Amino acid sequence: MKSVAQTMSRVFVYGTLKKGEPNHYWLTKPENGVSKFISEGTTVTKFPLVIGTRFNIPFILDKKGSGNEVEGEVYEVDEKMMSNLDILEDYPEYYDREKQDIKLSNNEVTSCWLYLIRKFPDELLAKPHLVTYKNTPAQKYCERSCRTTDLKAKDDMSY
Ligand code: PCA
Repeated sequence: MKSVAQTMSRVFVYGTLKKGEPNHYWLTKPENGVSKFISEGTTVTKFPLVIGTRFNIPFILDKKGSGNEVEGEVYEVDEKMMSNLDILEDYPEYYDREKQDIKLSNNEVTSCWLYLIRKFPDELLAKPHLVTYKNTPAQKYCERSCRTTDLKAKDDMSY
């Protein structure tokens, strides 16, 4: 049998892709590829994690050293799943991604992809800096299907 070597990547998720959050299904859908939960984890570097736009979307902002060591989950994914995650996050148009060191529950440090926002207005940085994201009724995440305007509309990042 022909065996195809699969390149596996590690990704750190801190927002709607986490267990129990609105986009977790995307990570577990077999048609999207392979994913395996590795561990809970925390960023080694501090980042601002905020909830922004009128759609209550979680963002890590590219302002290293501000904010907190953000909590999330580490998954190992195949290339197919990685490209499907890129589709969901609209990489590289909306979120960019980069490799960051993540400390696992067993204190091991591993390098993982993390989605983040490079260009953002000051209002976004002024929002509360969270340690953990959780979708709540008070700040309910609005999925794409419930958004009436284009995600990339200019004013979406301003509030
Ligand atoms: N999805 C990605 C980035 C923010 C979001 O909601 C994640 O969970 O890491």
